[in-house]
Amino acid sequence: MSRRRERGIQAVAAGVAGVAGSYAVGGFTPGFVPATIATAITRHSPDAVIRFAITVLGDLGRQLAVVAGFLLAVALFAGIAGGALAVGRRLDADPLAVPLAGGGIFAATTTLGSGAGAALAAAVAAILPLAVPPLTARVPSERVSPARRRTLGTVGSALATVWVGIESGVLSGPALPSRAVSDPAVRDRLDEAEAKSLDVSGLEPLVSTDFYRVDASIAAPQTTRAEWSLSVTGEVENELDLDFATVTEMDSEERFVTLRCVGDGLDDEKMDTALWTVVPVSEILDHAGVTDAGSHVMLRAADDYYQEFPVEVLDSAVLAYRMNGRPLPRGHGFPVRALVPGHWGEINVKWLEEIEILDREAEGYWEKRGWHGTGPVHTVAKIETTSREGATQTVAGHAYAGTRGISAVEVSTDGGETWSEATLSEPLPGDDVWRQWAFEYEPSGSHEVVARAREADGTLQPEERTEPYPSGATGWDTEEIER
Ligand SMILES: Nc1nc2c(c(=O)[nH]1)N[C@H]1C(S)=C(S)[C@@H](COP(=O)(O)O)O[C@H]1N2
Ligand SMILES: [Mo]
Repeated sequence: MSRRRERGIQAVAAGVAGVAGSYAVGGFTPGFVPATIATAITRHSPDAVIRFAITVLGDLGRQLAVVAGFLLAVALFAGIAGGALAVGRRLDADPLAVPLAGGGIFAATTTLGSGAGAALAAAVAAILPLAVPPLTARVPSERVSPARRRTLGTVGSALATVWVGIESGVLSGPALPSRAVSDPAVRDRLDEAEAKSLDVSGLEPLVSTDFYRVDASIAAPQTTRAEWSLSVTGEVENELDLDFATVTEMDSEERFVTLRCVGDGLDDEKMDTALWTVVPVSEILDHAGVTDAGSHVMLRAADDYYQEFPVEVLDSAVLAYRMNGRPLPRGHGFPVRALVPGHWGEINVKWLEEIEILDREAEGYWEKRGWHGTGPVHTVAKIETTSREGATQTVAGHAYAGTRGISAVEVSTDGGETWSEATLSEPLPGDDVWRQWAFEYEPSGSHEVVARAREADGTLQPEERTEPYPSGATGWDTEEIER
């Protein structure tokens, strides 16, 4: 093999090893270099691309960004290592490549925004495929040629780093919340939700088994309860800085809250419900004392996400620190998130760190990108499952109207000519939680099913269909049923 080709393999091995090294430090956290790059891609992509990724690709969009971030990180490290090897060759001082590559990778990684720990681990791991081959070449052997021994050193050191990276990255990740739910108050509520869920095959129960996620960044921030604090700043008499114990010692409540993303289309699955352990934000604000000038609020989070809305809306907001009886999962805002019942998901800020009271309006993260998603949700009745057993057709789904509540779901099996009332699941406590609906009938041929919701006061859900962007999807859901 030519020395040139050998250096190419060394450079790629250094790229892979560097990425593994940054993973070793914390697993899939914002410091992981591919995550840093993927987040940078999403933050700098045109708004239309991001919109497409969220509304059309969903989770696939995130995965594509991670894959792109991974390839770019390997390419970046390999490029630096390759450059360092070439310089060493030029100057006839091969060992010089090691410090050059290490320094270059450390500098590039910190510039991208990874912490010093992850940058150092990336740099140290990446130089192994450069430093080890000259050593393995010296191992005396009669059967294996020196070139062979160098290549074994290159590939072996890269594989060893990947192995160590995966092992320690997985281990250093946050401990998974314990599975057991011991709190009887939680158990009772979850049992109640199970008992009230309609028995329709394929229909998600009232407490979601697969809760959607929408994130502005690729890797969820990692905070410990000990490090976390919540500050209350801006237009207040007393600025506050509360730690986790102070927040969770307040009188708490087990509460069902439904979340729906403003980017959720009628056929998407970005609407879900969980039981959350919550404390009221209003009590915290009473301590802080909002000044007369305080008119709006900006919620800020550990992932540099921020959302703004009128300060009165905080009256009904809560802070959640458990989800279905377990500590908040990292992806859903560990250790503490905001919930604003009945409002679009985007202002339910995860990884909450600051409540800043403002004396004027401002734009939130998604509003800067053209969305209007800080207000109350639109009313929706989704057709989620259709199934046929013998002559009987069943259609079913969930309906949600935020704090306006659902009083009925009506179904048409003739494209909207005539309407019948569907069965609704018994309401869960709180008038702002979604309901399930189901309808059975005996169709005579192919037809169109239409579903529409009525709010608690009888108001009919508007018929006009609009796309999620920019203000949330509207309209009656329809489904063609073939005979
Ligand atoms: N800090 C932070 N909070 C956030 C987001 C985010 O990207 N960062 N996404 C928001 C959006 S757009 C929605 S729809 C909800 C989704 O909450 P979930 O991921 O727990 O389902 O979180 C909101 N809170
Ligand atoms: Mo959202």
